[in-house]
Amino acid sequence: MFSQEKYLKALNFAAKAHKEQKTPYGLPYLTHLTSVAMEVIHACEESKLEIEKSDLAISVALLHDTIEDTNITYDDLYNEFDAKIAEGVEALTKDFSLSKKDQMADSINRLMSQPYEVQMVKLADRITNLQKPPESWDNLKILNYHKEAKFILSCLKNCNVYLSKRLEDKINNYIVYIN
Ligand SMILES: [Mn+2]
Repeated sequence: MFSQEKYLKALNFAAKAHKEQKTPYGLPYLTHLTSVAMEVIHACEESKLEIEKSDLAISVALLHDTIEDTNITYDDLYNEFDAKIAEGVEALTKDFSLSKKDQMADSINRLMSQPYEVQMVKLADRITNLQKPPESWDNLKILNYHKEAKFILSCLKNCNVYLSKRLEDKINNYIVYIN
């Protein structure tokens, strides 16, 4: 179970923040956010997570790219939502002052001290991003993305058994895109 009202509040906030932003497939960015939220909702229901935990996971899923990709700040999320949501989204945000190579490990490190509900969003995000790679990606980028997905799974697999299994399947199926 989860709160429909909280879902709508986070969805509308994210829609306003991401404005006209598009996914690498040229679709409205909301398709990415609602896909990640859908994976999280499915896992929450399968795991029969209590309502407060589901609400945290789902809100963070809808808001997970706001600090990284829009002008929304930690303080905005703290004021509009709460500390848990703001901290969760911040942990899912890359630190652009680091080298590209170090950004993922740093974010994973920060996620490890977050509740499982926040870690679930990282798995759902990568599940969603393991669809057919965008046309613009070369083989090396696809290969690295696959490798990075395995690293994410190995670090966060304990947060939810359904999402771990689904990510594992997605990783295995992604091999068809590697030349
Ligand atoms: Mn994302």
